[in-house]
Amino acid sequence: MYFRAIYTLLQSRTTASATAILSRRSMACSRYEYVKSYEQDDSILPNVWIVIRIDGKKFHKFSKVHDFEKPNDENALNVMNAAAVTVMQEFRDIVLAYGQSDEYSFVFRKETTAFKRRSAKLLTYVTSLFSSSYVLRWPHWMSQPMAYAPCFDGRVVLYPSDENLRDYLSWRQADVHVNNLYNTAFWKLVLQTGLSNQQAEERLRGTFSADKNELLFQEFGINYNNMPAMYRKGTILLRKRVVTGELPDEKCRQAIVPLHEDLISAQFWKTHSEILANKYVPGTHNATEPMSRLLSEQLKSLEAPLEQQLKNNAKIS
Ligand SMILES: Nc1nc2c(ncn2[C@@H]2O[C@H](COP(=O)(O)OP(=O)(O)OP(=O)(O)O)[C@@H](O)[C@H]2O)c(=O)[nH]1
Ligand SMILES: [Mg+2]
Repeated sequence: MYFRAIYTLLQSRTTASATAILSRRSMACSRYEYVKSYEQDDSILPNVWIVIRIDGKKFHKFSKVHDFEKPNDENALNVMNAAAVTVMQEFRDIVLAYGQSDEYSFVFRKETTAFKRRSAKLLTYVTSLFSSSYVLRWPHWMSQPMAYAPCFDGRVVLYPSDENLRDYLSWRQADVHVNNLYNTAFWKLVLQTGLSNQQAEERLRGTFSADKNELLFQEFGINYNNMPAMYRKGTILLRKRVVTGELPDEKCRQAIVPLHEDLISAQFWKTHSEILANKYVPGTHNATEPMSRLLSEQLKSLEAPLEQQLKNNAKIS
């Protein structure tokens, strides 16, 4: 009799708590779950090039506050490059990245299945990783402390054909040429001949590229074509098997290689044929001295033992 009473009590407690759990669950699942249906499917169509372009917000102010060199600050541009390297290391389906000024474009291979091709996921991961890496890498390149947190907008653009993709990248590289030639002439006039911003602007109004080239050469003895390629062409990042030894297989590691080539030319796409190939396999890059700091530090980090590599990752590029 005594045991039966205890058994009945236990059974009723178990049933009561099970009922409580069930009713809590059903509240969570059935009554409110419908709100999930408001989320929209934003999967990107198959078989298109996915380009994500990020751009710094109000970088005219950010560059002023941080005293960037005019018109090009090598170290500041390398903070952008280093952040983009991190993005490419994380997202291995990015086959090419292209950066200039405060913007970077990331090209995902057509067949990528990353994050089920969900547009918002791809865009927000790339933009937020770029932003956080920009902040993390800053002290490695810049001597002045960061005064406030920068932010970047981002957009997804889809290109159905290889030609569209090439035209997109050519458009961005032509933009560098136009802006950099103008800015170089503008800042020479302001900083070296003492013209005001307005006077320099008036002097350059209505001029063509040839006129600006001539002005730079005649007045400042500058051959524009001899200026650093990074300023004139922007930076192309490609994933490559990097050969550093004398023999082809001597030392070969995969890294993200910065290039400052003319991507408008057909030759670029021939040399780096893996980008548009049906089956993407990183090409080979023969690294010769002097190597860019961006690349040499990646290679050095790959040589270190694994734990050190993880630590280095936080510090380098
Ligand atoms: N001095 C200097 N300025 C730079 C450098 N790179 C980028 N900038 C600045 O960043 C600006 C980038 O241009 P935009 O993206 O069109 O302008 P923004 O001020 O960022 O404006 P939003 O993108 O519309 O927010 C340039 O106009 C420059 O003022 C650099 O190497 N040196
Ligand atoms: Mg901007």
